[in-house]
Amino acid sequence: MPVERTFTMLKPGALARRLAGEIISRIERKGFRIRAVKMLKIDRARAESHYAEHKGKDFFERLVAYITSGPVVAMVLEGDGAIAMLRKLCGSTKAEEAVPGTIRGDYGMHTNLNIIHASDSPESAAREIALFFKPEEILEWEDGNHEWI
Ligand code: FUP
Repeated sequence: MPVERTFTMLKPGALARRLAGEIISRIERKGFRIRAVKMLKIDRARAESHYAEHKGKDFFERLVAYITSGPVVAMVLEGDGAIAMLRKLCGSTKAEEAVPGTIRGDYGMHTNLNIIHASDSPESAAREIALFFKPEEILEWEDGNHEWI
């Protein structure tokens, strides 16, 4: 598997429910390398850009309202096949299909209030990383765990 970078965001529900540490812990424990992290409040323009593919859909306004309702934690993660691997860790988009053991499956009952976003393709990952991070904010570093995870 090639080494990939992916983008993830703990949504306002994660911070409001004080689950951020627990979720980041699960991401670290799985083996992703954290290359960048920041906490911020998303404005409407950035929310519309991030979710541009959904503009016009019936859930779009509710989605933008949720994502701008409080702070988020945005991260760049790296690892072998990181994009698909993170999607697997997060679980299905639809709450009723998100299997227990996944993050969405373990922490929510409603699709529109899920607590984590993960890029779904290399193109989305590149676009989303650029939307939230400057190149110099993404750190190159080694923690020495490569042989073990
Ligand atoms: P995902 O990539 O898994 O986050 O899924 P989507 O890009 O399809 O959806 C983005 C967000 O829109 C989801 F996290 C939740 C919300 N959504 C709804 O509220 N209703 C829907 O029917 C589909 C998505």
